[in-house]
Amino acid sequence: MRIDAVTIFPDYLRALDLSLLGRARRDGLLDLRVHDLRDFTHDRHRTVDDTPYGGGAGMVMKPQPWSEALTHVLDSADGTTGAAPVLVVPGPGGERFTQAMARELAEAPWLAFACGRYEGIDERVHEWAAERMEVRVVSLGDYVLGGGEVAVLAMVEAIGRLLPGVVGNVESLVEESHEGGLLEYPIYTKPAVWDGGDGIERRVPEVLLGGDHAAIAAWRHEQRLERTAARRPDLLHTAATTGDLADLDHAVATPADAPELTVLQKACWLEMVTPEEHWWGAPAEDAGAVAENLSQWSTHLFRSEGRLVLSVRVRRDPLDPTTWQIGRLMVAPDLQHRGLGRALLAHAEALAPADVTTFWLNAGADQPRLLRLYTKAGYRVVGPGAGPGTVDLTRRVR
Ligand code: JDH
Repeated sequence: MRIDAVTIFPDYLRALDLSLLGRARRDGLLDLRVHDLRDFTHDRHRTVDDTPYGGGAGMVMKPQPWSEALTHVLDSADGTTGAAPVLVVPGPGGERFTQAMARELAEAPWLAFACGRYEGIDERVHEWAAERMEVRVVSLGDYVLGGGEVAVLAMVEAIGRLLPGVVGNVESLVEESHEGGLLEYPIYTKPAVWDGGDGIERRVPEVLLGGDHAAIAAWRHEQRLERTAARRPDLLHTAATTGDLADLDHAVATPADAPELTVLQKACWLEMVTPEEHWWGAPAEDAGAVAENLSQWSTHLFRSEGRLVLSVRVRRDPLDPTTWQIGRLMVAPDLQHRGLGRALLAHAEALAPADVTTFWLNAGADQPRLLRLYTKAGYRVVGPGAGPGTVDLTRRVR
């Protein structure tokens, strides 16, 4: 993997030379290039910031050094990288960085990170960059840092250890993907009885000393549930939902489901994953349109403990009955990135009558992650869609 990082503090990122990632770099698994933003200024003081339009505290990063630095990065594309990197811009107002996002980013051949300072970067840089590459504004967590560098250290470490060959012990990564959204169980090493100098003997739990592997697994699972309930109760609902459709309750929607479907659509649908669209919800239908469409389509619902979490609608194309239309594929945001979207698509395809020859769906042209899901499932873009900024995709039934 190739990673470029632009910063006014290149020394801050020297930590990436150390340990695991340092070795990955030496082994040629990770090609990490750090660029000094000030090298792309043209004044004597190497100025990167200026006062904010509209007033307010602090300074804002000027656009010009950023466009030149990012152009320099883009110009360094080679045979291994593809045309452009995915640009990650750390910011306190970004999407939350998660293990799922780390896994997703670890699949890209080329990542670039833009480390801001001060109050952040002139908004026009985001627009400029989005016209040239996929841009993701990402937040490490809900607290305010002084700049993007610490976030980049954390993200590159989390992504780097997922690269094939970087973590020696492949098993530990396989295990992680089966953690199922619960916190880890407590761990112990020798001695079995330890006196911390206070005269109190602390024992390793008895069950771990015997060889009863089933009992050990049950004890560890119990510990994980207890810890999760105590420290991260927010994880429990999500943890209860697997990546398997068979574990959810399935139903075909009736008019009574329209309000709940409207909410799901506003909150989460997979077809508008960009945060901006998510916010103002432009492509989502209002309650009237949802109800109207329930009569035109067969809408399938999946519930987890009563909560509507997935939906998709299907029908024959009114103008060409051999085409099976699949629409409004939705996965609740907290359950995305665990394969449910793909499973739901497969479910929608399996509903097609035997005489169907083509599967059809429609997506926003500027939704690279969604389009990737569809192309991985065998769909090809066949042309612009009816709605502005959308494309139609089809797949021949084999
Ligand atoms: C990048 C500059 C500092 C400080 C404005 C925001 C009130 C904006 N998880 C994370 N926290 N912080 C960052 C991060 C911070 C950054 C930059 C990432 C570039 N800064 C900065 C204050 C503001 N402030 C909070 N509001 C409540 C206004 C930027 C980060 C990540 N990743």
